[in-house]
Amino acid sequence: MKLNDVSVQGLTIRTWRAWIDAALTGAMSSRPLFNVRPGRDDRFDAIFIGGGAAGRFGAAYLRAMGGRPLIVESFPFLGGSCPHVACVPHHLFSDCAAELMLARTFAGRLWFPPMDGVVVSIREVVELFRRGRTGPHAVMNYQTKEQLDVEFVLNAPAHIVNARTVEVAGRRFSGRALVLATGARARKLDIPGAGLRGVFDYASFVNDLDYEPGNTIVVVGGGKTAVEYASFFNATGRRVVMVTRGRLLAAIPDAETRAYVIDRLVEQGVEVHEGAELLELRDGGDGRVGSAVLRVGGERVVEATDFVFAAIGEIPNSETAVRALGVETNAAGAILVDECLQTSVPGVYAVGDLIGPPMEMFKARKSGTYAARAIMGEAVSFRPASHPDFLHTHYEVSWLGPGEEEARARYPRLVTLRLPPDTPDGLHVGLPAGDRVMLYALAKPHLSGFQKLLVDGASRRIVGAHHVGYGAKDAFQYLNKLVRDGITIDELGDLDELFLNPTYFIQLARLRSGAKELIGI
Ligand code: FAD
Ligand code: KPC
Repeated sequence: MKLNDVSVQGLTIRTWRAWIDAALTGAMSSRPLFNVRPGRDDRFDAIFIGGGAAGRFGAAYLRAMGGRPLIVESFPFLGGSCPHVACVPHHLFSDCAAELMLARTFAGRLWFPPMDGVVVSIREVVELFRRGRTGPHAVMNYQTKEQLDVEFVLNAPAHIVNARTVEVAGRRFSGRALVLATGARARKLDIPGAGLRGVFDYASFVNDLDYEPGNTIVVVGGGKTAVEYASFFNATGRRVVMVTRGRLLAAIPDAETRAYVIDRLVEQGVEVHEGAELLELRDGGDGRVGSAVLRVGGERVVEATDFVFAAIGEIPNSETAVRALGVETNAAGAILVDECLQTSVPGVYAVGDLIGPPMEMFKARKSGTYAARAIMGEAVSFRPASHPDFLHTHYEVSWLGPGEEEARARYPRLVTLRLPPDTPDGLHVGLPAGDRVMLYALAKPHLSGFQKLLVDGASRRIVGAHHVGYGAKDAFQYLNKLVRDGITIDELGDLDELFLNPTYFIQLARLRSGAKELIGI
């Protein structure tokens, strides 16, 4: 059995990992790997171009329905951006930010060592990630082949021949349908000096970093990725200057929650410039960035830095499909699809980040499965409903539904249940207290988080929820469904809490639900 044909061979997760490591480091001549069953023709129900979250879930679902999918993936592993450059490293960095904030807050007390002047290595964390990431990659390959019974070709790009046929490493495969699942890439800076070494985006940061960033880091952008990476850089002990043209974290719908998040970010030392711009990057003399020229409040400011992180959005990888098939896109380059995920070309579907926002895993995976169902003959309607959302600073921030301002406009009898409670003592109150914030709650109460439940006093329904702390994200996945189904404060207050719980929503609801005319806390 040649290693590049594994169709009848059972590979362990360890074997997969060794192969992926070799392919990624170039230790092995980079050949395509075929997991395509021999003795059958090369015709499939659907060919998925791209084996990220959208393609892998779509193919697995189609197989589960009894169909025959093929995934073609240019990486030597399945799972795509998420485990390689996006969600997984972001969660590692966000974990580090939370740990380091705790260590710095309690430095020299209890068992925490002194942290004065301690600057933690960014490079070591990135290298730890680079070594470790092939573990999850290997699980994806093993699971997809041995447990999900999906055929695939790895380590080779697919070339689109026509709306039914692709060519991979000289071999042609045909399907009843083609599913485009090629994801998105980071938008590059378009300013003088953008090509200097030392300018990173989320992908090049984990793939290419080969030096220890100096003391000042400039982060460009004001969205989730910008703030998540800025928080990590700050927690390592560096000066972080954030530059954003618009408002920071405009995605957080509740103004008070957003203010709490930004106040804590600034309190940790992140320097935030809203309505500002990065104008130019200058060479430090060795082909690497040495300084950044910013426009801040009408002034030109020069920051000495050898590390710039740009998080200014993403561009769908739609160009090849547009050229080969003429599929229609919107102005942002996202492929246009109908509610069956079908593009403007019949029989060609598109899923995941390639079809535009929300660029989140739930949408990537679900759109893949809906396309699979449509291809297998089911009448589907993929219309992403209101979804819960989250991001990290040094904290985890979760939300669903509108913020208080919008909710007040919609529901005149809106009531809020808050922690810390709405009193003149403000944040200097020892609640919320719960998982991961107990030390803060008892010793530094204003750092122990913020939470707010929005209830329509007329219908008694929960209409929004907002949380800053740790460990609540999980609950928001399920709470979203309850809220969508119309759960009332009375029903929420009748649930069985696991106290102390990261959100206090159940017990706060129970405290107030006896009242005919609802009042807030
Ligand atoms: P991808 O995972 O990018 O898959 C596309 C695949 O297509 C790639 O594997 C690529 O190699 C392959 N490909 C491209 N062209 C070809 C070709 N011609 N032939 C063969 N293969 C090809 N979402 C969350 O829900 N939670 C998070 O915590 C989160 N964190 C994130 C952090 C960052 C920094 C970023 C940038 C994004 C994050 N996201 C997160 C979003 C999430 O990563 C994406 O929504 C998701 O990965 C999109 O999946 P996809 O399958 O559409 O694309
Ligand atoms: C951490 C982990 O589960 C791997 S990243 C998910 C890739 S996929 O399951 O294909 O969406």
